Amino acid sequence: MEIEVPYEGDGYAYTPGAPFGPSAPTILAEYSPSNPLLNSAFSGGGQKLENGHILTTSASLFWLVEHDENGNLVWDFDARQLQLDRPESQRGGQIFKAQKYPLDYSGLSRLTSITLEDSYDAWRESVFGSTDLPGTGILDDLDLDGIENLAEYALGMDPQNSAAGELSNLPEALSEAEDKFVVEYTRIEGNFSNEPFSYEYSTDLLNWRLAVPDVDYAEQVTDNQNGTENVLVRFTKEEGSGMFFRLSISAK
Ligand SMILES: [Ca+2]
Ligand SMILES: [Ca+2]
Repeated sequence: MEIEVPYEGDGYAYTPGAPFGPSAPTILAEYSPSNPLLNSAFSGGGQKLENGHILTTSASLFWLVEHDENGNLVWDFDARQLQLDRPESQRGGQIFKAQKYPLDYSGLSRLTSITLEDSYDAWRESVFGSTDLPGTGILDDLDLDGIENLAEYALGMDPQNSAAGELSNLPEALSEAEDKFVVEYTRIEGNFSNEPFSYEYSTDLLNWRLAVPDVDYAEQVTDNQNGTENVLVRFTKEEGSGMFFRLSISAK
C-alpha cells in the first residue's frame, strides 16, 4: 500500500489540528493466493523504486519480490539461493529489509567495476574466439611488433597487426614550455577497479620513481568516441633538466 503524502508545491498541504492524507489507500500490489510472496508472518519491508515499481521483503519467507506499478510480478528471489553451500535442511533465515541501489551508485563502484585482467579475458575471447589459444596470453606478442597483448588491448591497438599506423597510440613526447614534460598516448576507456595506468619518471634512466598524480603530473583526458581516450600527461620539471617517462600497465 502506498500512502500519498499531501504535497503541494515544495511542501506539505497541512492544516494544523485537522487530519490529512488520502481518503483511500493506493494499493500497488497485494497478497492473494496467486500472489503468495506478498506475505510475511512477522516482519517485512517495502521500497518504492524510481520507476514506480515496488520492492518488498518478506522476513518470514526469506524472499525478495519486485512488482510493477500494476501489481505484476517482475522478479522474485529466494534468499536460500545464497546458501547453496549448506545442506538443504540448514538453509533459511529472515530478511527484514532490503534496499535496491542502481548499478551506478557510487558506493558500489568497487563491486561493479572490473580489473583490466577480467576485461582482457572478455576481449581475448571476442578477438581470438577463445581464451586458450597459444599466443593470446597477456604477455604474448602474437604479431611480433614488440607490444605484448595486454598493452595492445589497454592502448586500443591490434594484437594481430604490426602495421606502423597503430603505433601512434603509444606514448609520445610533445614539446611544450621548458618547465613541462608532456607525453601523449591513447588508451581504452573503462571503469577499472585496479587503476591499471600509472607513470614512472627518471632523470638518468637508472633511478625510476612512481609519479604522484597532482604532485608530479596532471592528466588531460579527451574522449575519442570510439571506446578509446586520448591522454595528455604534463609533468612539471626543472627548467633545462632532462626527463624520461615510462607508462606502467597493471592487469590486476
Ligand atoms: Ca603485439
Ligand atoms: Ca600490434
